[in-house]
Amino acid sequence: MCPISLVPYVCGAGASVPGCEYGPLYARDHGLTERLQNAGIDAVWVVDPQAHWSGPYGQVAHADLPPRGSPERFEIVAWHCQSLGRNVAAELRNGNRVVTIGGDHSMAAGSIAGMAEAFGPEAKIGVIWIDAHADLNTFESSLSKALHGMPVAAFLGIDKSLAPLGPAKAVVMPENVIYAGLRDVDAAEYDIAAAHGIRLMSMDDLRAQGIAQALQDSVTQLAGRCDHLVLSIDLDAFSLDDAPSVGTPVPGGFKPEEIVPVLAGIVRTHAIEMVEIVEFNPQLPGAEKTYDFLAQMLCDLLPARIVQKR
Ligand SMILES: [Mn+2]
Repeated sequence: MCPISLVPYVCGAGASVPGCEYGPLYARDHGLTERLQNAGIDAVWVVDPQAHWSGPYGQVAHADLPPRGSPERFEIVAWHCQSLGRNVAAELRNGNRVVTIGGDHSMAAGSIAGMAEAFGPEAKIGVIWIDAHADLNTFESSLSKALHGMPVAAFLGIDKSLAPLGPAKAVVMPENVIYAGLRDVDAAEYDIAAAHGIRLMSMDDLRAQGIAQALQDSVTQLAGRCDHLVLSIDLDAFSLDDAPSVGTPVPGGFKPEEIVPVLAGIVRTHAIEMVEIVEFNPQLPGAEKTYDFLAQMLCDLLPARIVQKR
């Protein structure tokens, strides 16, 4: 069993609502590694969240963020994305599985670029994107200019201006992105999806088809045409009763029991090399509940070592 490397992304500059930069520190301070280890999962922080938080783009930069859409704000996100990408690439090259903890969803531009770096230009990467939002805007099309709404356009190579976040070119093919949970998609994102052949399956369609069967079938097909898979989980995909501390909440999310067992089955069946948990904002109400949900989900998703009884 490969050990699991926890990699933090202590940046919330890609979001509109401040606070998810504290996600990894909260998880560390509330004993995430201990909880995983108690569940038989060999997980350690390979980078201490505090290390980046103490640096120039951490606490100091977040105390007085430049406006969204400014080059200065972009630079903060780019620094964190590039750093994350390097850490992810190093861990994957060492044969470890990676769990990234955010931080806002801009991080996926960096982490997936890191995956491509580790496995080389020919590697076919498949992305399972669990989210209320498509995160497919370009810098141009985005109304908010919040970079957490753009990582998919970055790793698909649709918007070259996002390349400083990590992916210098397309590192994922449009047909190799699977969405689950979509309930709030911008008009511009529908146009981008249509232009590039990206399938935006809505939450309503997914529920109508049966979540477990529809998702399992599309992941099986994805695994058939890809060499490496990543599961990127935005906590706003879930019901607000279970994961209330998110910056862009949308009603009607997944109940844990209708999706977590499905995702656990997917992680067990297919060699998912990276799992991301993003958009945990402990400064919003319900932090304790949201953290408990996040930690329990990781316990349910990740492979436990077999404990030998003496
Ligand atoms: Mn997202």
